[in-house]
This record gives sequence, structure tokens and C-alpha cells, in this order.
Amino acid sequence: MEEPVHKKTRTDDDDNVALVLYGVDDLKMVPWEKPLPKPGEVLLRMQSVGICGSDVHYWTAGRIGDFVVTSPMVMGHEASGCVVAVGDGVKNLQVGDRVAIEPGVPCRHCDHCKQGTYNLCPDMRFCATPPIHGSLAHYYCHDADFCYKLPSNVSYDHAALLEPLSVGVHACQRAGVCLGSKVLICGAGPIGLVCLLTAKACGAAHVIVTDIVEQRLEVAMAMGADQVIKVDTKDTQKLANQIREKMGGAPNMAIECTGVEASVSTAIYATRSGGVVVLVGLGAAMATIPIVNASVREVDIRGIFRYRNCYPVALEMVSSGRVPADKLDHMITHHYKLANSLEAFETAKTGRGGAIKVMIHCD
Ligand code: NAD
Ligand code: 572
Ligand code: ZN
Repeated sequence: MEEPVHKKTRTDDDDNVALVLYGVDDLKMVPWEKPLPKPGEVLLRMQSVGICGSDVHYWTAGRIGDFVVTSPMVMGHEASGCVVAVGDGVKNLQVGDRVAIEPGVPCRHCDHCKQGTYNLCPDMRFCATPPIHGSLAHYYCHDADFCYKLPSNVSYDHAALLEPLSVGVHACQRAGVCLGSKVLICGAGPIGLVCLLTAKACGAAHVIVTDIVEQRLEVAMAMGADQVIKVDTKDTQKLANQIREKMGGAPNMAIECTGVEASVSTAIYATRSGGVVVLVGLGAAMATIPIVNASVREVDIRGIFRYRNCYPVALEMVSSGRVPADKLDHMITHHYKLANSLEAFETAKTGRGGAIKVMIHCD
């Protein structure tokens, strides 16, 4: 492993800074109060934080749907850190532990929480979803039971990737991917790519990935796609037939990771009768899609909302090598220090240099 458990690189341990969003196009690195762990929490010295499309969207648009940035908000929700202090009652972690941080903490009391479907909790507090602060800082406190201790063979970068990987795990579970599955994945952005890794780890026999950008398809091939298709037609039924021909049969399931209306249509047309289409991508609130075609062929259309109970699965997939470390590395295209976070966000926004996942190093 490249990182020591915890190395001290600054002289004043009380200094904290954070990357804070103040409004549209108004992102600043500012001094930020160093928090104290409350009962049940740990104080973390932050390590790797990946930039997600939603971070960039809050920065450029100030909102996603009904979630509006109305007060300053610390960015970042794909994160790992090292425990530097524990609050009262914390039993699962101790100082020096390296952890992955599951960014959404539910209320723990509602029916969904009690039944385990905690991702659907209406009172979920999710990092860097307004008004909840994220973790892109030197120091950050989080509920200890939503931190997962890392084995020594899992790096901080890969621990940060457990967040999008958990989306991939939930999507593949909702799709029912299993040994021998033929899977269509629409979109080779970070989310399509983690779905690819998870599908292969589940034993999928044949995975086809689509995109409109050649370079992203090259990354998909390097990460284990069996075949890729560059989408260059608006005729979604024709494209669906191409996918079926290339696969030697219709996919059992499609995992849609673009949110683009035409791509949702393609996913429905391509999927075999009795199969499943999982909508991961979130685009326009209203869409025209071939709903009757899906209905009369008993193609189930399922949504996902983030993930639940997936961090331990994602961590096991990485630590066991079922998701190979070198394949994960292919999606991390850029690295920046915390001090250069604004540059990191520019790279993520523009996609310059073929950016897919931009990683910020806080220590
Ligand atoms: P991204 O924008 O990086 O990736 C989308 C990819 O789709 C891009 O590579 C783009 O070139 C490609 N694309 C565009 N049009 C296409 C088409 N017609 N056919 C095939 N490919 C096409 O985004 P991402 O970070 O990978 O996230 C993907 C989506 O997943 C987003 O909509 C995001 O909001 C959503 N998401 C949903 C959840 C959830 O809980 N449901 C969680 C995380 C992300
Ligand atoms: O990693 C979690 C995550 N979730 C995303 C996008 C990116 N990363 N989602 C898309 C936006 N929704 S939302 O419901 N919302 C802003 C809460 O529109 C959540 C899931
Ligand atoms: Zn995200």
C-alpha cells in the first residue's frame, strides 16, 4: 500500500480548511472550524475525495431538482479518511483506523430505516446534498457506524470509489445480474463504469457498454467490457437491433446510466422479453419512452435511489480482488491536492484531458 496509516504533514494540527460552495459558480477554499466528534461519531483526517457529477452540478447550477444551495455548503461525498479521535460510545473504530465513509446517514427511526431500506428514509442526511455539509476538508466528523474499516490492501483512493461502486452494486442487485447474465450498460461515465465492474464481478458472461464518446468506450474496454458500441444514430430500434446482433441475443437486463431519453428507449427495445431495465441515470423529469413495448413484453422498469447495505459488499469486492485494483485505477484519470481543488473541479467540469474520475488528496 502506498499510504502510511497516518502521516503528519502540517505543523498546526488545529488548522482546518474546506472547499465551500457559496452559490452558483462561487466555490472557495476557506478556513473552516475543526469539528469535535459527538457521541457515536469519529473525527477523521480526510484522505481521498472523488468529485462526482452532482458536486459539479451544484457548483454550476446551484441546485439539483428541489435541492437548492441556499447557504454555504462544504462539497464532497466520495471519501475516505483516517480516524484521529473517537466520540463517546464508539466501539467499532479506534484512532489510526483507515476508513471508507458512507456519506448518507438516515434517521434510524422511520419504517424504511427499521426495514433496512434506509436509502429511502425521508430524513436522510447526505453529504454535500443541501443543506448537509460534505467532507472535502482536512478534518470532518461522521457517524462511526457509517465508516467502514479498510483492510491494509485497500487504498484510500479505492476506498473513496466505494461510494460510486455502491451505486453499481445496488443497480446490479436491482437488475438481478448473476452468473451468465448478458448485460447492456448505457453510458460509460463513472457510474456506467462501476456498473460494468460490478456486473463482471457478479459473473456476467457478456457486457456491452454504449456511449457517444470514443475515449470513454476505450476506458470501458480496458475495464473489462466484452464489447462497446459508439452510439451514432437517433433510430433507437435500429440501435437496439445492433446491440442484440452484437451480443448474439437480447440482453437479460439493461442498466441505463445516461438519463438521456433516447438511451432509455434503446435500453427498453434491446432488453429481452421478461427482462429488467434499471434506470440509474436521472435526466429530464418527464420523458417519452416506449412504455407499451415494455409492458406487453413484461420488461420491468426499475429505479434506484443511491444504495443501501452496499458498502460492505463493495468493500469485499475490492479487497478480494473480484473487482481488480488495476481496473479500478483506469477510471481515476486525475489527481489533485486539496489546495488545488478549484483546478480539480475545473477539470471535472470540462472533462479536459479525458477526465473521468478526478480524485482530491486532502493530506
Ligand atoms: P456522466 O455524465 O459522466 O456519464 C454519462 C455518460 O453517458 C457520458 O459518458 C455520456 O457521453 C454518455 N451518453 C450521453 N448520451 C448518450 C447516449 N445517447 N447513449 C449512450 N451514452 C450516452 O455521468 P455519471 O457520473 O456517470 O452519472 C450517470 C447518471 O447517473 C447521471 O444522470 C447521474 O445523475 C446518475 N446517478 C444516479 C444515481 C441514483 O441514485 N439514481 C446515483 C448516482 C448517479
Ligand atoms: O453518489 C450519490 C449520487 N447520487 C446522485 C447523483 C450523484 N451521486 N443522484 C442523482 C440526484 N439525486 S436527487 O434525488 N437529489 C439531488 C437528492 O435528484 C440523488 C441521486
Ligand atoms: Zn455521487
